[in-house]
Amino acid sequence: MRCTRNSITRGVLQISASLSLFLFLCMATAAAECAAQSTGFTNIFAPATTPAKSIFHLSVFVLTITAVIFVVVFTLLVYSVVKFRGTATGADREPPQVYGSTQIELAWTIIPVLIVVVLFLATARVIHAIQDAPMPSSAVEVTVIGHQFWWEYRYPKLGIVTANELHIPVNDPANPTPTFLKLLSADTDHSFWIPKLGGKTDLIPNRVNHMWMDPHRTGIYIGQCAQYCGTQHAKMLLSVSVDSPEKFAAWIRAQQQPAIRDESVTDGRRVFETTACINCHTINGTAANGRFGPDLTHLMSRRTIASGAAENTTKNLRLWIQNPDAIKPGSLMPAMQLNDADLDALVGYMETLR
Ligand code: HEC
Ligand SMILES: [Cu+2]
Repeated sequence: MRCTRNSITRGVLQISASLSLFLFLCMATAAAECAAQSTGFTNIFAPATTPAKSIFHLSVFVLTITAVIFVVVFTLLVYSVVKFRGTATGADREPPQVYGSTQIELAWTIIPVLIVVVLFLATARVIHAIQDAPMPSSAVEVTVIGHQFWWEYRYPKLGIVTANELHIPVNDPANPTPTFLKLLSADTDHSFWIPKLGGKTDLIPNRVNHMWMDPHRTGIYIGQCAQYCGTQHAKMLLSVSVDSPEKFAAWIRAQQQPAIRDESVTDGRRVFETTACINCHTINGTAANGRFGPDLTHLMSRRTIASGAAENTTKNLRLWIQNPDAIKPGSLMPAMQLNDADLDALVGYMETLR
């Protein structure tokens, strides 16, 4: 076949169209695969609450419209580049100079304006539905306080204070128990974002923000502080355990207990209570009532320490207390320079805090 200019144009158009389709299919397949995976992954394409679902539907809508615009513009671009490219025969002549077409100008003004209006209305509807949802009296209320570089969770109605691993109940549509969060910051801007559970909301000093979630499935959902807040911003993991009603009730009962008093670790408790630890940490039922660091009353009920930076094991606890910077450089807990015997006793004490 002779390679005419038209056949080249058609070829390029076909290639670009198939390429766009291929990319789109790849994205769709990847999204579907991720969605099928277990709950321990962040994924904006696998919403598990009503607000996250509305945001997901809105983003698919916006992506579809912008994908169509992309394909149309790119196809016209490739077509023009190929069809009107410079040739040896026309090199000494200027191309025909055309000015204005009212019809075309009206079309490319009015159509984009309409598209923007449609996108605006769709977005405004979702924002209203999420932000103005009334809080039912059965809702679980949690105050989230962002700290450099960890999360404090307070359940004011239940008298619980914990850190880094949030527990909330799965929502039963027959008897709704959504969780309403009040977002505060102790120092600088942080951002609370668990993609499967809802949109991103900032925690800003001297301001109260709100969000809510009604998880449809149990599991562990993770996220990450989404606003640069200092050195260890990247080690400020968010972890939410969505529990069955029974498991949630059991967790609450356990958290409401004062700290276990185990006489076999009196030495360790003495080290804790005579060191600066008590100025920064609370252990319910003891003299320790500091609020600068995480509440340690039920430290061992958490899978991780230091906001997900390390697993909660004897080795890591010891390393953390000896030198927090070894796990999280720049963390705001000082190395306390304890000797080995005190350190061991202290870790022994920590491990009784179930
Ligand atoms: C100046 C305040 C301060 C002092 C003193 C202090 N800590 Fe901390 N501690 C913190 C902060 C802040 C964090 C959170 C660090 C992070 O995750 O970025 C923390 C985290 C911890 C954690 C991990 C808790 C969790 O759930 O992630 C443990 C355990 C701990 N401290 C034990 C101790 C012990 C034991 C002492 C005394 C030897 C002590 N701390 C002294 C401020 C302090
Ligand atoms: Cu942060």
